[in-house]
Amino acid sequence: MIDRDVLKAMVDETRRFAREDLVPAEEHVEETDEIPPKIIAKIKELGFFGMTIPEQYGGLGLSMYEEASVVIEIGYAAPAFRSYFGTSNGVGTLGIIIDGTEEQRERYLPHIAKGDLIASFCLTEPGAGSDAASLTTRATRDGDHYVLNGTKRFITNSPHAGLFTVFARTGPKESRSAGISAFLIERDTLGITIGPKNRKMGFRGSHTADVIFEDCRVPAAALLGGSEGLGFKTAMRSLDHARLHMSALATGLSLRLIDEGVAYANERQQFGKPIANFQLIQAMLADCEAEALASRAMVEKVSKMKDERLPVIKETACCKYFTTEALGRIADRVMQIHGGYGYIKEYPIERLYRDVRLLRIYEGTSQIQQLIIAGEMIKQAAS
Ligand code: COS
Repeated sequence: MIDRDVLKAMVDETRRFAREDLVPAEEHVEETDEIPPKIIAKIKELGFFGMTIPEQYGGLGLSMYEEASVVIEIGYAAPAFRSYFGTSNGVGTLGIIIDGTEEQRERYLPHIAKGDLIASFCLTEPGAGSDAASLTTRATRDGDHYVLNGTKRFITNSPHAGLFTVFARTGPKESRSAGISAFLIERDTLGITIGPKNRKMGFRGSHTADVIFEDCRVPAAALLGGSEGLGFKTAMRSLDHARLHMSALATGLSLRLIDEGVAYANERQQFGKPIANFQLIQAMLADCEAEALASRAMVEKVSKMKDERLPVIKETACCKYFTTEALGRIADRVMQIHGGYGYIKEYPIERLYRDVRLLRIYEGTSQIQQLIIAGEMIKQAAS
């Protein structure tokens, strides 16, 4: 844990950065589909690529509560900015921190922390989305090497990545989760092709693509943690952390949308007065505020529980489920408050509405979160 004053200074600086640098750059990113290099340089300077990486490897070593506090602030701006460093400080790196060997940590973490090496997480496949354990990418042992074949889909930051955490089957076809291993594969390894960037509904400036492995030969030392069969649990533990991070992002976006809604309600005149004076508009604003407060409270509570090393699989799924669904409802109400102006590109709500839709889908859909929550409830009741 860092000092309270240090955290406050970091949160204040992030708030300023999001509001003064990122929000004004949003339209440019929307038009060009690129994050300006000046902003990437500032993200590096703030140390965001290494938010979760322990200090001994050059990162900020933030606790979950500290990370969430910073992410709520960065989440105030369009989510593509966070996405650029999100895989390096999240799923692309957490596996190395959680289960990597000391050699693997020393080799990669310092470069990821500096932002010089972008890390990506390759779990999803064309036929394996919610059912991650059904993945078919295969890693075949060949002497002191493994040879990988398969296609990974929707891989965030893959066009920029220098390192991939790749989940592949080392066990028999029917082995499900127990037959999955994780590999750390460097971009310049022969046999890797990055597909064309996906054309998405939102999140302009954040790039996803297929990553295709064709007879991609890696040394046995690339096996994450040095043991076969641990990959699925590494992926699930990484996702537990990332889903809490995502909940903080959803909270930050909720706060932004509420500010957009209040500003518009105060500015827009109908029936001779600002629409903020009408009770039906006030009801929508109040519902947004109550839900955003509930989101923040959940994120803070569960982050503290995680820092205390309490079991949080169920609680994390609750957070991801509630905060992202609440965000969807908030975006919808803010759109409604804007009326026809919400449906054209004059106000940010049209763009943010498209952006926030993804949060209920990626890093585990709302329906998968429901299954995790109920599964844990039933397990706890039986024990
Ligand atoms: N932490 C540690 N271990 C976990 C875990 C977690 N959060 N979740 C599951 N496991 C373990 C289980 O304990 C089980 O271990 P044993 O075999 O030793 O008992 C093993 O992993 C398999 O778990 P389970 O049987 O629950 O796996 P399922 O195939 O039923 O899948 C879901 C579980 C659906 C939850 C999983 O596939 C999932 O999260 N899917 C969504 C994937 C996703 O989020 N994709 C987004 C793209 S990646 S950014």
